Order: sequence, then structure tokens, then C-alpha cells
Amino acid sequence: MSAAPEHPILVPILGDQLTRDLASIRGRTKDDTVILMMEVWDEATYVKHHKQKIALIFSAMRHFAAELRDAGWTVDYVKLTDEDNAGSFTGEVARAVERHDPRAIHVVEAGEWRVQQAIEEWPDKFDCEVEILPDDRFIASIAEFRDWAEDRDHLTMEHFYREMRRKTGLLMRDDGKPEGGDWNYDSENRKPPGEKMDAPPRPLFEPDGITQECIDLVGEQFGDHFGSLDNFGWPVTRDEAEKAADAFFAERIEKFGPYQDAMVCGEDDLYHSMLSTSINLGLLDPLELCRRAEQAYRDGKAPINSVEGFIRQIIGWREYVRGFYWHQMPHLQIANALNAQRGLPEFYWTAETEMACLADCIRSTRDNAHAHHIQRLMVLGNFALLAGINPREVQDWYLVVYADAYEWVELPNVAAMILYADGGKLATKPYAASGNYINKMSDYCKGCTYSPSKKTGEGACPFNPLYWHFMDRHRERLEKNHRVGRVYSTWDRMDDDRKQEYLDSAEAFLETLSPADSSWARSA
Ligand code: FAD
Ligand code: DLZ
Ligand code: SF4
Repeated sequence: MSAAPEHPILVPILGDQLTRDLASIRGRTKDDTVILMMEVWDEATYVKHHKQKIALIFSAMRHFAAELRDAGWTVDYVKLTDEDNAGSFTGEVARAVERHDPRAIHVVEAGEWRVQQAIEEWPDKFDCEVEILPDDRFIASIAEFRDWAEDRDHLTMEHFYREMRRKTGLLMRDDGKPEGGDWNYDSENRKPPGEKMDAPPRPLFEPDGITQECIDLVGEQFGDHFGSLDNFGWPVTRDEAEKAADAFFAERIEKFGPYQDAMVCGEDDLYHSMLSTSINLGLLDPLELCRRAEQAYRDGKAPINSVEGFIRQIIGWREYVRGFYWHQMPHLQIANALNAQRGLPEFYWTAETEMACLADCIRSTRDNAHAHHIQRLMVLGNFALLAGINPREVQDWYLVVYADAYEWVELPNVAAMILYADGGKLATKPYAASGNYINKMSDYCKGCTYSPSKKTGEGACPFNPLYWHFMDRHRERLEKNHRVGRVYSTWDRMDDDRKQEYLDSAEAFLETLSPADSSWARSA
């Protein structure tokens, strides 16, 4: 560390705040500031994160610290294996207060509720001024979302998204109407996979010395965590993240829209941007990416459905789930409207299942710390919903296994979007589907032991009886929902024997599931 200033402003930067444009350092003078970055055991172990996720965060943090130092900032960096590591953010800030005797602490609000609770205790704990600044990397502040959500019965994402379009001007015409005439082109974004998809591979970044050190550290300290380190190729600096974005805009955005919901066995990325890890860490600015997408449309390099789809995922869904998280916490983490109590099946950790779709999505998750949206939603999530898996166990799994997972984005997607555990505040109906949907949108069923066209009994796709079992057991709640109601007319037209076959078939399948050993997710 270079000579530290006297009574400086201490600026703690958390592992997912890696941008020089952060509100706590923007406009600060370098000779008056000490930046504190901390690798801490609490964060690395509150769930047993995928090995790639820890290596990615530590490597990105170390690279960012080096970049700040090169730019002339004083950075106090605490490594995980430093002898006196206090283990927690608060413990490390306390030690830094002793070292630097700051006149104030300036920190940007945390992404996660758990961490924000700890930060809010700092003013009482430390004998200096503590300023907690809003995280303005998001387009809508937490207060803005709260104002929007207040007094609304339904927090419809589409309405929020239109506000964000107006606010940013993205894909808006001068007359205030949406570009192309429609707000949303989702109906054009459901093309099943073709015979030959030829999606160009995403760039993988060879680990440099810093990343290799982090990979070795994770191998030594977290060897019992889920996942493989072999394929590590995530961008760990802003430069690398920009290269990943360049490749997406040059090679994949054109087909991003049409094939957004497609799934192909063994093809893990297809036309997705693979930028979520970089956006969430702070290496890429989400609004800047949306502006680039818009430019691609204006330059005639990508169709409106691709560009609008990409922009909607970011200024729509990403912003919305963040606002929803803060609006619904802390009760969202214990919500269980459907009273789902089954344990998470073991195969979520081992990929050992005869169901080809689940096996492939879990393999990709294990090897890449990534699965794309429709795999997370309509395969892994759909199964957890239909089988009635306990939301807490599903939440832990999603938080552990994805390199882009932070609770503010994981929890609304899991509890509210896939499990309907919030009772329908986010989704107007449960995303429940039978094997027919997966068969239509993927090539998984061709290589599966089960048949999607067989409805019950031996060899039937388990999603088929599970679908009706789910609908039957939640009838009281769901039949009032006008978007689901029609399903019950179909059910009611079946004779009692047929209904019983579905229910028996589902029960027989559920009997075969062995629950996972919970030590995969949480430390003892
Ligand atoms: P693309 O398909 O290229 O999409 C572009 C960007 O849009 C993404 O990078 C992401 O920033 C944003 N985005 C898209 N969908 C969503 C969404 N539903 N919520 C928030 N942002 C979205 N995303 C995370 O970043 N972290 C998570 O922990 C996470 N957990 C999820 C859990 C479930 C059950 C589901 C259904 C979705 C989850 N998502 C999560 C959203 C989405 O699956 C990932 O953002 C996406 O797969 C990342 O890959 P990509 O960058 O190639 O995305
Ligand atoms: C996820 C994570 C991990 C594994 N380790 C650290 C760490 O050691 N230091 C750190 O600053 N951040 C880490 N993170 C990310 C934090 O969990 C994340 O920044 C906060 O939880 C967001 O509120
Ligand atoms: Fe999945 Fe069913 Fe298709 Fe097998 S048949 S891949 S279990 S949807």
C-alpha cells in the first residue's frame, strides 16, 4: 500500500461493485481516500457457492484493485488467507478503521438484504460519520420502484418496463410511441431450434496469473463445493468484458431474439449474451449495453425482436426483479404460498437422472456455472414447481450454482417466478408445463429414456403426470385465475380412471426421488 492519507474517507467496495463509476468514488479526490476491498469468509461460505463463482469474484476483485492502484488510488486489499482476516465485512471495516482512523466511511448500499442489514449498523458501531449511498448503477432506484408499486394490486413487469423505456428513451420514437409500433415482440421470440444452429462460440478468457492464483485458492479452500473449475473462462476485467460484449454484438445479437427460448443438448450458450456475470459484478454498464443494442437495430445489424428482447431483459426484468426484491424483503425469503415441502432431489447436484433435459441443464450448470434462462425457468424451475420442492432448498441451490447469482436477482426469479411462492405478485400464473413444451422448444426428448407423447405409466415423460398432479393439488387456488381456468375444463373432461392414472403415475414417480444431502448448499 502507498503512503495512506491522514484521516481519510474510507471507501469499502464490495465484490459486486467493481466500477470506477461507483457513487462512492466518483468525484472523490485520490489523496484523501482509502479504498477498502475485502475477501471474507462469511461471503465465501454463507452458501457453498460454485467454485467458479468464488474464483470469478476474487479474481475480478484483485484485478480491479490493481486497476485502481495503477490509476493512483490508495487501496487496502484484504486477502482471504491473510492471517488476521476478521471473516466478515463489519469485522474488516472495524480493523480498517483502526488502521486508517478515517473521518468518514462512504459506502454504496449492498445488493443483498443480509449485507445491507449489517451496513446499517455501522453508524452505531464506528466512531465516525457513515454515509450509505444509493447504488445508481440501476436505472430505477429502490424508492422509485416502491413509489411505482405502491397501491397497485398487480406488479406487472410489462407496465414497469414501459416506464423504463420512457425514462431511458430506449427504442422510443419522437412522438412518444415505441419503435416499430409495438412495446413487446416476445411472440416473435419463440422459435424452436432448427436442425443446424451454428451459434458461434462465446470468447473464453485464458486465466492469467491472478486468476490462476484464485483458481488454486478455491481448489484448496473450497474443494468440497459444487462444480468444476476446469472450464473457467469468464471475463475478469472491464477490458475482457468489453471483448465479450463486442463478440455478442458482432456475432450473436441478430439471432438472440428468435432463439431466445430454444434449447439444444450440449450447446450451452446458443445466442445468449453470456454477459450477466460481468453486468452483475459492475464490469459492464447495463444501460450502455442497451444503447449498443439499440444502435445495432438503427444500423440494420439486428432485427427489432432481438434488440427489444435484449433491452427488455435488462431494463425490464433485471430492473424489475431488483425493485421487487427490495419491496418484498425480508418475507420473500420465507414465502411458500403453495406449501411445497419436498426435499430437493439428489440429482440436482449429481446430474444423475434419466430425464435427459434435466441431466443436460445440470451438466452445463456444473461445468460452466451457467445455464440459460429458459433452462433455468422451464426445465429446472418447472420440475421444482411441479414436484413441490421446498422454496428454501431451491433458493439455496440457485444461489450456489450460478456464477451470476446474487440474492437480489436470484430470489425473485426463484421464489416468485418459478415457484409461485409469493402467491402470484410477480407472475400472473405459475410457469407450469408438461413435456410437450420441452419437446417443442428443444431436442432433448430425442435422446431421452422417456417419451414426451406418453402420458402415464412406464416410459411416460414424468413432466406429464406431474403437471396434472400439480394442477389437481392446487385447484382451489388456481382455478380462480382466469389465465389457468381453462386447464380445469380439460381435466374435468377426463374420466375418473384417466385422472387417477395421472395421479398414480405422478405419485409413483415422486416416490423414486431421493432427497439431497443438504451439506451441498450450506456449511455445517
Ligand atoms: P441473456 O439471455 O443474454 O439476457 C441478457 C441479460 O438480461 C442478462 O445478462 C441479464 O442481465 C438480464 N436478464 C435476463 N433475464 C433476466 C431475469 N429474469 N432477471 C434478471 N435479469 C435478467 N440472472 C442473474 O443475473 N442472476 C441470477 O442469480 C439469476 N437467477 C435466475 C434464476 C431463475 C430461476 C431464472 C428463471 C432466471 C435467473 N436469472 C438470473 C435470469 C437469467 O436466467 C440470467 O440472467 C441469464 O440466463 C444470464 O445469461 P445471459 O447473460 O446470457 O443472458
Ligand atoms: C459472492 C461473494 C463472495 C463469494 N465473496 C466475496 C468476498 O469475499 N468479498 C466481497 O466483497 N464480496 C464477495 N462476494 C459478493 C458479495 O456477497 C456481494 O457483494 C454482496 O453480498 C452484495 O450485497
Ligand atoms: Fe425431459 Fe420428458 Fe423430454 Fe425426457 S421426455 S427430455 S424428461 S421433457
